[in-house]
Amino acid sequence: MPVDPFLPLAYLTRMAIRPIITLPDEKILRQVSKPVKSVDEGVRAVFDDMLETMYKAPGIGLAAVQIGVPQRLIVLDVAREGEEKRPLFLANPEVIWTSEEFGEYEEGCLSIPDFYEMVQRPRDVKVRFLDRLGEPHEMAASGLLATCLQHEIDHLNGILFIDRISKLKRDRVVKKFQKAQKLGKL
Ligand code: GNR
Ligand code: NI
Repeated sequence: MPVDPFLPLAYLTRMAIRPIITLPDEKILRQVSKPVKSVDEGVRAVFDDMLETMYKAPGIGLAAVQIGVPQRLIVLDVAREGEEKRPLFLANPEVIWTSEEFGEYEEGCLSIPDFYEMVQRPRDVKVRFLDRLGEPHEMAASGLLATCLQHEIDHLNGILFIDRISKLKRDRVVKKFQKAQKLGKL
């Protein structure tokens, strides 16, 4: 029986820390990410790079577009420092319900370093997604997890948390990053 001697590239990949795209690179960050057709080895390789990149940063969530891959993939881990790691992998996530009540959190973003601002969002959400093996799930979330899920799903739609604060503050932070790049400081 003929056997293909070439290994699929995915078998050769190792987890890697990838550079995180930051402002002012809106060309990438504003892209609307595409759903994955199936959760295969290639997708799992991206998931693993995302997780390693997120832990190294460190952050509690990361969308694939933040490492320049415009696919609808998210990793999350809201476990606190010292607690056991509890990574979540979500492919093609969809918000299927939001509470009427809003909550407020001080948000930050690895793509907008050293900037933090209070953001209001629905307090509780239900999300449907495929896990790392492609199995479908529905999950209810509240608190920091609900905030982080919404922040990451926003990334998949090209939305940044600064779009949810005042225009004055948003324009100020975008200008700061544009200027820093011109001065060669990014
Ligand atoms: O690490 C992160 N912390 C955070 C804090 C409050 C609300 C959202 C977040 S997500 C952020 C990582 C990130 O930029 N994900 O896209
Ligand atoms: Ni972010």
